[in-house]
Amino acid sequence: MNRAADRFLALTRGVSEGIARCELSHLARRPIDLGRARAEHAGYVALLRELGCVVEEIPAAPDLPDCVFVEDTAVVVDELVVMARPGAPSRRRELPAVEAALAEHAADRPLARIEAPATLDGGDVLLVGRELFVGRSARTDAAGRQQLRRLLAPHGYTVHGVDLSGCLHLKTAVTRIGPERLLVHRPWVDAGAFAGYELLDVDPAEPFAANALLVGDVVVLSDAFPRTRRRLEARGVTVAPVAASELAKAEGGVTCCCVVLRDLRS
Ligand code: CIR
Repeated sequence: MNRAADRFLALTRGVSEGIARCELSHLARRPIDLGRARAEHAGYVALLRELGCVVEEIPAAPDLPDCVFVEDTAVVVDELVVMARPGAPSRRRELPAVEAALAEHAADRPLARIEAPATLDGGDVLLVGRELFVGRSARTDAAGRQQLRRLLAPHGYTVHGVDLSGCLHLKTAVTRIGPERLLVHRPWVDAGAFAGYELLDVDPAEPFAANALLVGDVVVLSDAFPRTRRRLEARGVTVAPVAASELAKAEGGVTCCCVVLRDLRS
């Protein structure tokens, strides 16, 4: 397995005992096996370590059903930490512990917040170089995008709103799998927003495969998507498969379970 040339800090959070009460938008509720979900999550954390991440895990809380999906709580760039303001009110109580962890582990950069009443979920924010694509979803509103734009413009970032439909977050539909390469399920997102980038399509039978996590030059992908894995490997992409089926029932994918910070200073 290739290890990331740089070291990364990955912030994760355990799976809540209350995961059965998770938010659901596009999926029917199915029983989630807590033991299996935790075992899969442990496998995911082990893979991140194998890929060169230092992993800091925030403990789960029984009264925060969705806390494992830590990605939604913050947007982190090299210059700034932005605490999000999740669109689902039940998820806003996840923020204090994440903010405390970021204040400790990303102490080299200032911290800002998306302020009420605006909403923004980290899962709607796709960072590609100095461009941020932000979903027009049910969770992220125009005011949230505008606040993010104002916070990041001074650091040279451009924020683009992107239309999506039929899925929860922008990164359900499209993720970065290389410096200028995106993995996409076009029926869910306006692919025209990504002119200038190379787009690879998931296998049409595996729409949720569009949520892949790039760590260094390795693409972490749920092992539920062998067809898309073969497509990627045929294009020379190194894929690290991981079991993630239980948390998929809670509408979470592989990006959702971590916040990765680049340029870890040791
Ligand atoms: C929610 O609906 O908020 C959670 N059940 C799933 C969040 C998944 N997060 C993500 O896609 N970034």
